[in-house]
Amino acid sequence: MTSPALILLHAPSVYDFRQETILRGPVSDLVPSSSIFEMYPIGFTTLSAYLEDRGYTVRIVNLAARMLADRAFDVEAFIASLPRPLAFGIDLHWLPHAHGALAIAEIVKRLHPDVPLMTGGFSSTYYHEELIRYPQVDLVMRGDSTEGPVAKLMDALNFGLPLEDVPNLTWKDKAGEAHVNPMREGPPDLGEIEIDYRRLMAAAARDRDLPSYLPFMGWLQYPIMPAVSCRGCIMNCAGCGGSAFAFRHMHGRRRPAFRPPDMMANDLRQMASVTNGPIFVLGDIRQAGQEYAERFLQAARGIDVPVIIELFWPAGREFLKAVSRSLPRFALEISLESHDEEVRRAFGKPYRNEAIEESMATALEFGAQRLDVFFMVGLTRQTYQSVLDTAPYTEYLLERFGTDGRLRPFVGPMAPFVDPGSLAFEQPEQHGYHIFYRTLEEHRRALAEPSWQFTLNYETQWMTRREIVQSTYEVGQLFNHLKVKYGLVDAGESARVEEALREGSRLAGEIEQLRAAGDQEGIRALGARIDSVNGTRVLEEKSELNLPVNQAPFKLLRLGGLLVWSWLRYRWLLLTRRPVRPQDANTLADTAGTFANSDQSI
Ligand code: B12
Ligand code: SF4
Repeated sequence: MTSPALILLHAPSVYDFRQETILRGPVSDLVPSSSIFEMYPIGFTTLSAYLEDRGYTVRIVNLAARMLADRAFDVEAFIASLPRPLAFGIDLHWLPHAHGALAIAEIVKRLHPDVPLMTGGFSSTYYHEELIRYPQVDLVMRGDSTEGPVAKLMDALNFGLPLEDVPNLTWKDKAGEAHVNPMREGPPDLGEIEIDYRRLMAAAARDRDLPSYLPFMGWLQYPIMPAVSCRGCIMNCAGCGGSAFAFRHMHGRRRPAFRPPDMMANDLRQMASVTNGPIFVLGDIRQAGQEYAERFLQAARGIDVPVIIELFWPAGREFLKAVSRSLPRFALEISLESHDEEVRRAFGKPYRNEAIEESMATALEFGAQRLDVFFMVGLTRQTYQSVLDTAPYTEYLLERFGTDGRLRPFVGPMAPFVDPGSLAFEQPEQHGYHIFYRTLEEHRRALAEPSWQFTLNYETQWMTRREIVQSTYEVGQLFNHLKVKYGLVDAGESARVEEALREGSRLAGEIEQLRAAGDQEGIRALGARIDSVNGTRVLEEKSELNLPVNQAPFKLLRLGGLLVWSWLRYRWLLLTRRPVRPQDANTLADTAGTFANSDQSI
C-alpha cells in the first residue's frame, strides 16, 4: 500500500448517530442513501483522478458507510491508524453534514495535529468565513470546480509554496488570521475532468479497502452510477442551492459548464463496460441546446444498460423518439414538485400538467422502462390540503398510465433544509418562507435536535413545521394505499409502511411535547421506538427506487481484467509521474510562510 498525499473523508450527517436519539424522518427518501447521508460527492472521483494524474495519490474513506455497515466500527482508532498524508480533505458539500463533518474534522485534528485539514463543497463555499474560524479547520476550498485549485494546493504543501497563490482558498496563517484568496472562475466546460468509476474500483483494490470506497449502502447489489452532464443549472427552482442564481452568487459561475457530449457518451460506455447497473445522467441533456442533446444521443447509441434521463420540462415527440432509438433501455425522472400548476410555477417550473402528461404518454409509447415522478412537500403556496391533493392527482396518473407498473410516484419533504444560496434562503419573504437557522453553527446544532421537525430550517407562510411534518406522513399514507391498490407494493410491505408512518407521526407529536417540557429523559426513553421507524422509508423500501436490472450487477470478467490493467497503469504512473515544482516556485517560496518549509503551525 502506498502512502496517500491526500486522504478524503466522508462524514455521516450526525456524529455519532449510533449514540443519538433522533427521529430523522423521511429526509432522504428520494435519494439512494439512508438518512445518515452516507453518499460521498462525485467530486471525490474527479478530484482523485486529476490529482493522481499529477503524481499525488488519493485515498477515499467513506466513514459514514463504514459506520452504517458496522455499528462497532471504531472511528477514532481507524483515523489514528491512517498514514500521514500532505492533507486531509472532508466534504462539507451538503449542509446536512454540518454536524458530522465538523465532528470528524475535530477528531482528525486531534489525532493528526500537524496535518493540514481542508473542507470543500457547496456548503463549505457558502460558509467559508464561518468555517475557517473553527479550530479544527485550516483550509476551505471554495467553488464548484476545485480540481485545478486543489492540485495547486498540493503543490504548495509539497514544495513549500505560499498559500496566497492558491486560487479559491480560504486559509488561516500561523497567527490564526483568516485569508480569503480570490476566486478563479470555474472552467467553461467539463472537458478536462475524468469521470471514470473504474479508477475508484482500482483504487479500492490498491488500498485493499473496498468498504471505504462504497458510495452508499447496498451499492454492490445495485451499482447505479451517475454520469455528469454539467456543473450548474439553467433553472431557478426556489429552494435549490444548485440553481442558476445560487451558482452565480456562490461560485461566480455565469453559465453551466457542460461535459462535451462525446466525452459523456464515452463515460457511459466505460460504466457499462463493467456493470449491468443503471446509469443516471445528471441534469437534463437539453439544457445545452438541441444540438448538444442530439450529439450525445448519437454518440451514446446502443448502450445496453438502463439509462435514466432527467426531464426539467416537458419533452416533445422527436426528442423522446431519439432517446428511445439511442438508449433502448431508457427510463425517465420527472420532478413535478406539485400537482398544482400554481405551486409548481412558484417553485420555478412554469409548465402545464397537460404538457407533462403528454410527455409521459409519449415516453411510455416509445418504451420507457420506468417513469419516476416526484412530488415535494414544503413549497411556496402549498397548503396542507394541497399536499393531500397530490394523492388524487397521482391516482389519476396511475389510472391513465399505471396499469403495467412502469409509472412510479414518489413524495417527500424538502428536508432537512432549504438550501443556503437558494432564492428561498436568500429572499425568504419574497417566496413566503421563514428561515429559522442562518449560520453554519445553527444548522450544526439543528441536526442534533430530537426530531426532524426541529431540524427543518424553515416554515412557509402556508404551513408551520408541524404541518410540514404531519402532512408528509399523511400524504405518505395516501401514496401507500395507492401503491398497494395499483400493485406497486405488496400488501405485507404496505402494512409495514403504514404502521411505520403512523408511529413516525405519533413520535413527532410526542417529541414536540417532551421537548417543550424540557424532558430529555422522556425523549431518550423513546429510543427503541425511534430506532424502529428510522430505517423505514415513508412509502416503501429503498429498493422501490431501483430499476429492474435482471442481470448480475457486475460484468465480472471485464472487471477482473480492468483491475489488472488499472494496477499496471497505477504502477506506471507512480514511476513516471512526479509532482513538478511550478517554474516560478523559487521566487514565490521566498515571499511567505508555508506549511512544509516553515515553522507555520496549524
Ligand atoms: C447530482 C446531485 C445529487 C446526487 C448525488 C451525486 C453525488 N454523489 O454527488 C443525488 C441525487 C444522490 C443527490 C443527493 C442529495 N442532494 Co444533491 N444534488 C445534485 C445536483 C443536481 C448536482 C450536483 C453536481 O453536479 N455535482 C457536481 C459538482 C458541482 O460537484 P462535485 O463534483 O461533486 O464536487 C465538486 C465541488 O463541489 C467540490 N467539492 C465537493 N466536495 C469536496 C470536498 C473537498 C475536500 C474539496 C476540496 C472539494 C469538494 O469539488 C468537487 C470537484 O470539483 C445538485 C444541484 C446542482 N445543480 O448542482 C444537488 C445538490 C448538490 N444536492 C443537494 C442536496 C440538499 C442533496 C441531499 C441532501 C437531498 C436529500 N435531502 O436527500 C442529498 C444528499 C445525499 C447524500 N450525500 O447522501 C443540494 C445541496 C445544498 C447544500 N448546500 O446542502 C444541491 C445543491 C441542490 C439540491 N437541493 O438538490 N444529489
Ligand atoms: S432543482 Fe431546479 S434548479 Fe435545482 S438542479 Fe434541479 S432543475 Fe436545476
